Amino acid sequence: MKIAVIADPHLGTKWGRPREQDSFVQFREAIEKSLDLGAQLIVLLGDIFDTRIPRQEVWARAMRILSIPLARGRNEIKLIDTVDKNLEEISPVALRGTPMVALHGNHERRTRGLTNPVEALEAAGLLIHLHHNTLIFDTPQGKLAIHGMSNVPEQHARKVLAIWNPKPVKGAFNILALHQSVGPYVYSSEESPTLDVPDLPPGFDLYLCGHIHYRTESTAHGKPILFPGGTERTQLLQVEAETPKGFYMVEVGDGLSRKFIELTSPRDFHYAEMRFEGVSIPQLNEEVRAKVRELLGRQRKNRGKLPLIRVRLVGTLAKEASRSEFDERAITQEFADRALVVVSKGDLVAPGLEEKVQLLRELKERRMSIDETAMTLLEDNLREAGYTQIFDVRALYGLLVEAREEEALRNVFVVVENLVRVELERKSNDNAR
Ligand SMILES: [Mn+2]
Repeated sequence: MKIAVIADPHLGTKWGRPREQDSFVQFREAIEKSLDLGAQLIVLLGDIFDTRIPRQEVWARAMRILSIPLARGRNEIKLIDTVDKNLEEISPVALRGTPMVALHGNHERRTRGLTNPVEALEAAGLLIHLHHNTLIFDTPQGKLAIHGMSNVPEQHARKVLAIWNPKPVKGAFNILALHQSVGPYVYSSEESPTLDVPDLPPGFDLYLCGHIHYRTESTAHGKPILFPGGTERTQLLQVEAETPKGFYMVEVGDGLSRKFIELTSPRDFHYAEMRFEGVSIPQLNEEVRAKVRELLGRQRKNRGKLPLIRVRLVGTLAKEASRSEFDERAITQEFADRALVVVSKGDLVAPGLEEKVQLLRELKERRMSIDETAMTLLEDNLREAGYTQIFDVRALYGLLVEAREEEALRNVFVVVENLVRVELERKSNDNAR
């Protein structure tokens, strides 16, 4: 039984920029290679799309790729049962080719009651969406149960997983799939996961996790936990320059074996960090250009595409210098015919500006999770007013975000009307007594 495990394609990322086709080309390579290698099931670990409401151009490209497993028209495994998954949600179309099972990631998550893009793909019969449920397949090598929890806000992940409490199916090979930060495996250092490896429910034969954008692996309860990493470079961190992009082919038979399949389509990525103390602008101009030239001379794997180069500047500027005087865009343009150059000067500060920078960093952190912050505030306010039990905070917040205030208001009215009715009934009961 061969299973392809693909994570975080982030289709549509960098749209309108030189790299706009990369996410599609790399995802297509992963899907086609997995089928060529004989995958009988494809597991997509979330963040198929980069945004929760993708643009039409992104949809069209995505659907063309996602229909490839169906177009090949070969299915060797049979869906025989589900746990907590409504069979009506599964289109028979999804089982006419190599089945694809998918989680939604944090980039696709929407409020309860609103359709996320992975659910839309399920409606089209392109895949089967998993969130707190299980699919059981009959395969030539025996039963296979795949249990999935799509992304939930990090601060609730441990609790939500414990409440779902999935149980391995007896007599089957059991896989648990997630899209979260887990213990030391975090998307960014600004994220604090609540879920740790020992918190994962025991008894599964294989654990799979998306969300982490570089490939890594570990063990959970003595069984492998695999993080395939994204097929697209999204963060431009050093670790992404050091780790090849690809996906896992897992083979379940007498035992369990796995192979990481490297993609050949991603452009080369070179990363460098430069540290300065009291550097002047002319010096900076010279040294950054020299660094870019040095990186351009590095060994290449993919000569068909311009390489990606990121130079991150850290440290302090000379006393009289200001960061705005350093024109990093001029450098990008200068090398535009040889590379896609990104120079990050956010961590290069003028002396005495450390305090301001600290504040900006805090603001940035807050902005990264603005949805979560806003929801927490709403939740706090409602709790203070004693209303959390009465209102579905998440649904209410979702409606507000979608600018559907009228609907939100109507929800509130319904609750208030009920309260009034109950209150009136209580009063008339009191009077009748
Ligand atoms: Mn992601």
